[in-house]
Amino acid sequence: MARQKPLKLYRNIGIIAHIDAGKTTTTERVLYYTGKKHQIIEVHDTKDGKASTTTDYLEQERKRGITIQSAAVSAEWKGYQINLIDTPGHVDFTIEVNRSLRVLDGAVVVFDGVAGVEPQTETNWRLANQYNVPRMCYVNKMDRMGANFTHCVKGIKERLNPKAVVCHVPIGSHDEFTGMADLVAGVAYVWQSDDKDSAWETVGLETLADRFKFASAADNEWIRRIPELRQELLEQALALNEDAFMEFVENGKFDPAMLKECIRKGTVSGEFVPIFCGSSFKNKGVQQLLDGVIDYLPYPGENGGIGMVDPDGKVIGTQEVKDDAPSRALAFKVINDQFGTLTFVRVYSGVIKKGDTLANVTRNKKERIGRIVEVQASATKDIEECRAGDICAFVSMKETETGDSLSDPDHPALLERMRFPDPVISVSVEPKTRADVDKMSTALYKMVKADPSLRLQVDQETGQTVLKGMGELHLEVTIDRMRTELGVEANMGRPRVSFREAFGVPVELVYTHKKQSGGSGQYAEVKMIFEPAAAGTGVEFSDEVVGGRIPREFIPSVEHAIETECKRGQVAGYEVVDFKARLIDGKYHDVDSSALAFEIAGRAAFREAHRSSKPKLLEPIMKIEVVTEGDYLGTIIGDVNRRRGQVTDQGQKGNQATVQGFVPLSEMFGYINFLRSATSGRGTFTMEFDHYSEVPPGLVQKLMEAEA
Ligand SMILES: Nc1nc2c(ncn2[C@@H]2O[C@H](COP(=O)(O)OP(=O)(O)OP(=O)(O)O)[C@@H](O)[C@H]2O)c(=O)[nH]1
Ligand SMILES: [Mg+2]
Repeated sequence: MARQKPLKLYRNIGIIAHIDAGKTTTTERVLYYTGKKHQIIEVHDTKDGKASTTTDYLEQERKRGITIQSAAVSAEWKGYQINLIDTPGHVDFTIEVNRSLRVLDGAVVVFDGVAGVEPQTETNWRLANQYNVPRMCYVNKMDRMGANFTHCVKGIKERLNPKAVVCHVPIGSHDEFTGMADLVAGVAYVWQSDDKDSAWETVGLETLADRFKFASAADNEWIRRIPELRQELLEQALALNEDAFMEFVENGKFDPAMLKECIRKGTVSGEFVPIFCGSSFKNKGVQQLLDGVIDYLPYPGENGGIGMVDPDGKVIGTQEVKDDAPSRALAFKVINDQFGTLTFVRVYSGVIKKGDTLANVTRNKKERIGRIVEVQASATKDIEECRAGDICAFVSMKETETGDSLSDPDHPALLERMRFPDPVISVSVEPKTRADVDKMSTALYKMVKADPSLRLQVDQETGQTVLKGMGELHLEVTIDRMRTELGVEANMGRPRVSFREAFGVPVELVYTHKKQSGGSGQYAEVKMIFEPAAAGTGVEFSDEVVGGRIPREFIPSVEHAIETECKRGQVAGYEVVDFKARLIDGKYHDVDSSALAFEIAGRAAFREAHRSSKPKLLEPIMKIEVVTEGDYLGTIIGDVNRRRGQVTDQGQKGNQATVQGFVPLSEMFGYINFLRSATSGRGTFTMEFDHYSEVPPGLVQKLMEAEA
């Protein structure tokens, strides 16, 4: 079958934002206005479990009214196929944004018109920078009391990108919000009502000032400034085409199609970020946003191809997005449901047909593609093939995990990977009933496979199963989904901080393992250097033995010993990270040396080296933002200091005060209760993991006692 739709008519986009900005609400409107569904469901009407928005279909999402996992939907708009991924805003589920951005070509960043730029907006914005994803801004909730376009635009320019440009100006705010002035088209859209099917009038920009007199001076000011803002927009956009710019400067003329082309070019290259506005809830601006998506966000490959890397992650080439090339795809999400496993892939090049065999280059395995499906949130539809640019899912894959590269077995290639966040909180997990005992570890294993921001560990000393994740909500939701999706019930212990350990100073040592017990003995000697390495570098083992002083076949045993033994450090039994283990010399015995003897020597060498290296205990430090009324500022700041924290910034958000800073996670449990009582219930806060840092030596013992 030939390609049905040219690549240029595709848009793969993500909707990203801080929690509650209105991503799911906007997605519902997109599905409605593109004719994909006939009824709009509101996020806050799903708690009784009777109704569900298309993308928040999980029981846990409906109950809480928040998005937990990203969901893909597709829709047609003006002949374009828009594949859209609605992502969660809660910081605990940031992996979902991460992996979606990795495979998307563009993003719409949604803002709450009252709150403006919020912490997760900044985090997601940075992620989009990392993956080089062009984006546009949509200032939503202009109908809310306190909606403040000035504050939002200022926040976007100051905290996200100074090159952001207002393309749509709101007409009024709060209950006077009636539409927007489109500075690109040079007209304004004025809605007749809040109804989802309400028509809008298209009127001249010059008519607005006489027609509208708003209660808010700022709203009137935006209308007054329209000619000046339009001039700025035209200059900034047309500057991307020299001829068009000269024509505009000299004769004041421009071609509207050229103007759009310039904005598109700038947006795709990241030089330009268009700002739109609206109220998804009151059904204003969503169709205009869709027009913006097709006008300004890139089609697959327009922003360059996908990087191909060597096993160390170094970029060695680029694969263009086209059908006429070896098949190459990236698996970005795996979900388990009652029908089995669905592996979501983004195809970058070639055509993959049902029945094809692909190479999983990451794992050096072959994988047959039995079924290919198109996914519409919770529903699937079988398709025969998928092509460059497509996002779809393969059914029942056996070997493939999130982040793996799949390709034509004759042309294997590793594609640029995604980065997974570090889990910082852990809980012990126990089966609820006898019936759950056998099933629990398999079920947990499945949950962890589907979510790379979870880790599973069995505590060697206590035999307890420990689940690590991004936050309390993340772990709670995981255990609950295990119940609803896999039918296994478990109890969770108290959440604990995931401490880590590190080497304090480099250590060189020789360790000899010698045992004579009657018959054949055991003998192995290793000489090693352990060096602390930069944060985030993990564990690196290097074999620097020369002249066969240790036979080749025993070296993997030493490496394995280090990899296993580093899971338990000498300070308090936490994993030791970020060090280099160099095996530089050793001795062996023809009869008495064995793989086991070298493994034992490696483990003992590690323990001794770590003990004598002035080892450090590391703790996760969280970046926090507290929003409160100004009266409580002193209390909040004093408390941050008491929690061993550090205030880095103070600001203003509308009429609220904000405090930003860093606080160790171990001091943050129960913070919400403190905040509620300290601010009469009016303060809110967000926190996210920022970095690991050394626990002051004097505090180690106290912290460990508290943990026990
Ligand atoms: N007034 C007003 N409320 C809105 C608007 N858009 C969304 N909301 C409300 O804001 C709340 C959150 O909306 P969602 O669409 O769930 O937000 P989200 O960004 O998907 O949230 P997460 O997925 O949990 O990050 C809901 O109660 C919506 O009805 C809007 O334009 N105006
Ligand atoms: Mg949502």
